[in-house]
Amino acid sequence: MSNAPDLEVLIAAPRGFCAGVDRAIKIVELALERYGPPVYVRHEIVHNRFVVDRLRGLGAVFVETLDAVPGHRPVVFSAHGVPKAVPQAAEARGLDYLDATCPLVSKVHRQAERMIENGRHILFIGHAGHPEVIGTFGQVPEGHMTLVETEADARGVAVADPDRLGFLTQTTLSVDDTDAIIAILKERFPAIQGPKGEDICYATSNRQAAVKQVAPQVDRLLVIGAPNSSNSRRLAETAERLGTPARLIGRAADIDWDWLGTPTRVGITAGASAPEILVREVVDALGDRFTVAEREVAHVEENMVFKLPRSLVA
Ligand code: 2E7
Ligand code: F3S
Repeated sequence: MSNAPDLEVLIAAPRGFCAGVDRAIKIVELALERYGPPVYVRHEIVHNRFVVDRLRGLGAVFVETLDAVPGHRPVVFSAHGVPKAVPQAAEARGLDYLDATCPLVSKVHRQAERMIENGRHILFIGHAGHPEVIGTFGQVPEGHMTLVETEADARGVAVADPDRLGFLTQTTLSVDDTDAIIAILKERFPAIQGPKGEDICYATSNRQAAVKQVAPQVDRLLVIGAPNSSNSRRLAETAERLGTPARLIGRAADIDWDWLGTPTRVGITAGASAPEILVREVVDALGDRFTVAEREVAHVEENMVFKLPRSLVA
């Protein structure tokens, strides 16, 4: 008989890889097969060190700008999307490039173009400096899009023509924060046009909904994800708002055992860029200190799959 205290571990579902991440990683793997290493990748393909290190081991070279790609090697654009100027510059240099932008981000890019064609100014709800935001701003000429980050921004933003406005959103935002921001914009600018709801993707909203189910049942929530992963950070935030202390951890070695204490129940989830192997690693680490009984708490089942670029499957 073990003396380790009992611990129930509730594992949220859905969690971890989404269809856009699966596709982006496959694009790098297939590019490595087709071209041989090195294959260059502009920005972390997804925001996860474990994923990036594994691909680096296979011959991927991660760079932040196109300038760092030598003339004769292929380059993959990350899942978060890029400004239009990036593929244009690649073409101008005659580089082979593969676009791993998530199709749900590409859809927002097209919506942005259409709104501008229709003469609307866009209020874009998102987080300053995030690569997805930089990529989406880079779809339209400068001055046609204004960033709205907070409810205060939504209350204060000045617009030239309230009758010619549109809104779009980043795909990995907090569903609740975004709803509140959109409500303010709609009240201030009744003629504003936008997507049905917002552009938050299925994976982001499903993972947040699953956290809402798990959080009230646990003493602590561990969220596996990187500090620069927007969707992962939103998961920890979602739990904290329900009063459940939550921590973002890269992997098991990051668990702060003092903070965890001696709980009865712990929840685990993982951001869209975090591999399942890290979930197992965390469960195993808990098992070293507690007598663990684990069960999954399922919100919905996901079966989304995105097609690969034709150039890689032909
Ligand atoms: C692309 C997009 O890599 P991530 O952690 O990215 P975020 O945007 O959450 O920082 O997760 C996968 C992913 C999510 N959204 C990739 Cl646009
Ligand atoms: Fe795409 Fe959403 Fe994943 S935007 S990359 S499906 S988190």
